[in-house]
Amino acid sequence: SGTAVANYYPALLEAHHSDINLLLLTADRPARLRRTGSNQTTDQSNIFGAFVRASFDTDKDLDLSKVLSGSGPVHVNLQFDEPLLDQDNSDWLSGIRVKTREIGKAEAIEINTDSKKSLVIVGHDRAGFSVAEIEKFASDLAAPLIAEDPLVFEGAIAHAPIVLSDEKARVALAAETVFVIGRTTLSRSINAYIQGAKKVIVIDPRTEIIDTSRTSDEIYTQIPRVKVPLDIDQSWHELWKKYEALAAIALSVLPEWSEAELATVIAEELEDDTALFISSSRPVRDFESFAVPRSGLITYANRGLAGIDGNISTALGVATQHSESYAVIGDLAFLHDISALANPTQDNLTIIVVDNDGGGIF
Ligand SMILES: Cc1ncc(C[n+]2csc(CCOP(=O)(O)OP(=O)(O)O)c2C)c(N)n1
Repeated sequence: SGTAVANYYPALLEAHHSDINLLLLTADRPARLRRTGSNQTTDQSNIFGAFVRASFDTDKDLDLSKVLSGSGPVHVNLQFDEPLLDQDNSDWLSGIRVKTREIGKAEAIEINTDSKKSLVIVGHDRAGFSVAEIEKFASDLAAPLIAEDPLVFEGAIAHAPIVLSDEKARVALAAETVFVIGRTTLSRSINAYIQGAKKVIVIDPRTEIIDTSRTSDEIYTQIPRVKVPLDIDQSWHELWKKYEALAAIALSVLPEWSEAELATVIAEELEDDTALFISSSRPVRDFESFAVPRSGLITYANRGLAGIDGNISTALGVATQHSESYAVIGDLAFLHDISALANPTQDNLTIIVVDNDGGGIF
């Protein structure tokens, strides 16, 4: 209770902005002690405000089944009164079940596009959609795909942030319609490209409840089915591949020991089914820019608000769910959460710390 509860805020904000499930259980003193000056007693009942989808303040049994089947964070503040049970061995937590979200089922909605040069750009968390459904969407559109997380999209155009940092390339590669799935938060050049696009269509369920002021030519909350022109421009994909190859040549002359090299080698060497947690800010950008696209990895990053707090903790949590896991964490982010190592560590987690004199991006 007390200030301890406020320590949930970073995780809460990440979960809110990513729209992922998080159940926050806080212990509290009985309500009658609030505002009495009682030790470590504050008002915890609505402490997480609008960032939780539901909040409960109780000293009784609760049926959480309805709220836990939705998405986003839920807070349950549990008041305990003396006498506290000193030998309560009931394992009530293991009875809590969170239903898997049913997201990404394409609505019956179908859109016609007359665009013969479409491009799909996918934000890091894919707005919750699966890789397979996004790949199918891009393939239906005959569109090249750019992914902030190239480690899960084998067919993505590599090094897109580097290619698009050149204004001439942005002009040469101008699409008729750009489909943006999720949020693109990593690369200025990709955002400049999107801003300069003739038509932008956003697909992200969070536009309904979180990013409600997001604007675009069109916005969908689910992946639509698309009807495309019969005479798609076949040279469109080849043009992107040409620029990708030019970027790869430029990158081949980088100094051997560099952050670019680190991201490239890690992306290449990790075995399939390995989990990889990547911290903000440079590490996640390095993978986006330098990694050669592949599939087979299960990637994680706190991209809800890109917090550098709690990153070791996140990686430790990830490791509990995978047999082999790695984390690439900046030195500042590592120091920020170093107390997490006081927890029991995971033998199956290897942390790679990028020692680059922390926070250079600022
Ligand atoms: C809690 C929090 N504080 C500050 C920031 C702003 N911030 C983003 S990246 C960064 C520096 C991270 O440094 P480091 O972990 O060494 O990685 P790199 O310098 O390689 O990006 C900071 C301070 C943040 N995202 N989250």
